[in-house]
Amino acid sequence: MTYAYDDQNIFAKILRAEIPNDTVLETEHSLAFNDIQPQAPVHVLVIPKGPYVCYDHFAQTASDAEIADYTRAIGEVCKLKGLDQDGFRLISNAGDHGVQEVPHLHVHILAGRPLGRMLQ
Ligand code: IU
Repeated sequence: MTYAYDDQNIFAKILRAEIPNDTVLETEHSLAFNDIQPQAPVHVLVIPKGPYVCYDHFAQTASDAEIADYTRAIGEVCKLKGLDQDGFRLISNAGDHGVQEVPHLHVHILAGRPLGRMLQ
């Protein structure tokens, strides 16, 4: 699968500081910010700074340093938000069937209330 990255997507604009964001954490290769329409008391999006459309694209083409940084950034947000006690959910939507709205890889971190069963 090959992916074409659209550098006009909203998260690309956030990374270029053309649009403001509510930053939770910034690392060398990753940015975490509060979702503009939170679906739970904690709703943080974590994105890589590189131009990756979705998780598959990232896993296939990102460097080991980017992958390590991104994985750890997600863990660091969980730690910063104190989510080790009551738990959390990670979601990364991809493509049409995943109903991905913004075509730049992002992991949703959702927490702060019981989230219900997602898969039946
Ligand atoms: P999705 O996985 O691509 O469907 O989720 C996109 C998310 O990006 C969604 O939760 C939006 O509320 C969120 N978002 C945002 O935080 N800031 C924005 O400017 C826009 C979308 I547009």
